[in-house]
Amino acid sequence: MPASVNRERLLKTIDDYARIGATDSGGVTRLALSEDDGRARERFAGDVTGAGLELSADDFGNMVARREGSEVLAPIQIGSHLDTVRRGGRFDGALGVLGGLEVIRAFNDAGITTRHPVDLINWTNEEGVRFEPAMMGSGVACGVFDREWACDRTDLDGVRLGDELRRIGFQGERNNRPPTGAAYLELHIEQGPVLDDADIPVGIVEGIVGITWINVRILGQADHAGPSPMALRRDALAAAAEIILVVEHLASESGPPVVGTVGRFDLEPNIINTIPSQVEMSVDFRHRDAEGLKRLVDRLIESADEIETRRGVDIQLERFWTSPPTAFDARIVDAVALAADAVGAQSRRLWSGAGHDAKYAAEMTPTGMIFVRSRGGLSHCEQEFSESDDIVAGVATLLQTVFALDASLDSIVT
Ligand code: HGY
Ligand code: MN
Ligand code: MN
Repeated sequence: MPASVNRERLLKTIDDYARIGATDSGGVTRLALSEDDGRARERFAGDVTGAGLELSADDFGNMVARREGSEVLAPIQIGSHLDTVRRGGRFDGALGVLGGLEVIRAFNDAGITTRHPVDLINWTNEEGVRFEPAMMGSGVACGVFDREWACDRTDLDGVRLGDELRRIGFQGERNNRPPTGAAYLELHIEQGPVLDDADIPVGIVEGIVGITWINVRILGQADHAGPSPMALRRDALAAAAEIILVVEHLASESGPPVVGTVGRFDLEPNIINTIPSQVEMSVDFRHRDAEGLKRLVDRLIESADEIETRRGVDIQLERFWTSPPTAFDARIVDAVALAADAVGAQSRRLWSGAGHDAKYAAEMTPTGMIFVRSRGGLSHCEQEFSESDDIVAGVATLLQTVFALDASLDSIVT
């Protein structure tokens, strides 16, 4: 392999981006289309043009930086995201974008011109935290989400996604949307304990579990906390507490890797001497099997009906997003495994419990992912951490995979 990862440059670049939206406890908050996301995008634009790439933005703000190849072929795409969750870590998403930038820089250093063009993509709003649901940029690009519907999504302050996209200056043209590629690769931290428990630095990702997000609204009756007899109350928060324990029970009794989480929660009027009248909260279920995911939702609906009747509250469930389980293209998965071996990175195969843009990229392009070990399996928190050696091993695997696919892959699309 005539090109190699420049460890110092890679780690410095990751550090530089971690300063954009840095929190006071070593984490990062760069919510989609916020000022800080805009600053990271500006930085990325400077870095990719500085590396000689041709940058464009599509009509949903997805940024595509093109390194021309020697032949007219579909591009090999490397992508991930620069937006983060609130008080998240410096590696979730950024590792894939900046690892891809390092691959480009390594090819430049070595004077290598690949046969295929290489596209480096920063997808808009992967996290789905400020604007739900997740993976919206890749979802719009592959046609799963209608662009207008996505632009009309609002944050908790009622701000429209489409207005923010224009405000930060990254609304481009529809014909700049990433095309069907010859291959799509995403380097990402595992965000779970599998590699850390096995003491293995690199993961060969075989697929992504199914995900479904549900919005739950519970309407009860506000009343005085003093004179109101317990038997007459229609307490929205007490009903929510039962629902939360049902979510936990349904996921726990199904066993790993099934999970269920109530992450977002809002309470009205949220004052000490009034019985809660309204709760709005989220449910996130994940399952390797689409039928299993549906069973979880069906059981939740049954329980909600029973709680609603018994407590005299109104419970509204809106299942607003489902991402079916996705197995990656075996040819790409095998190419990643061979590359890890070729660079001497110890690896094992696994599925991803986290969602990634690779899921929607896989709708259009033969796709694979590379994982880097997460210390303690932690992510979506300021303690998120990966060792430098593991990061370099992950990027070296990415570099080798691109190099090998470029030589071996007869593009299916020109
Ligand atoms: O929700 C997820 O799995 C991803 O981090 N957006
Ligand atoms: Mn991510
Ligand atoms: Mn994430």
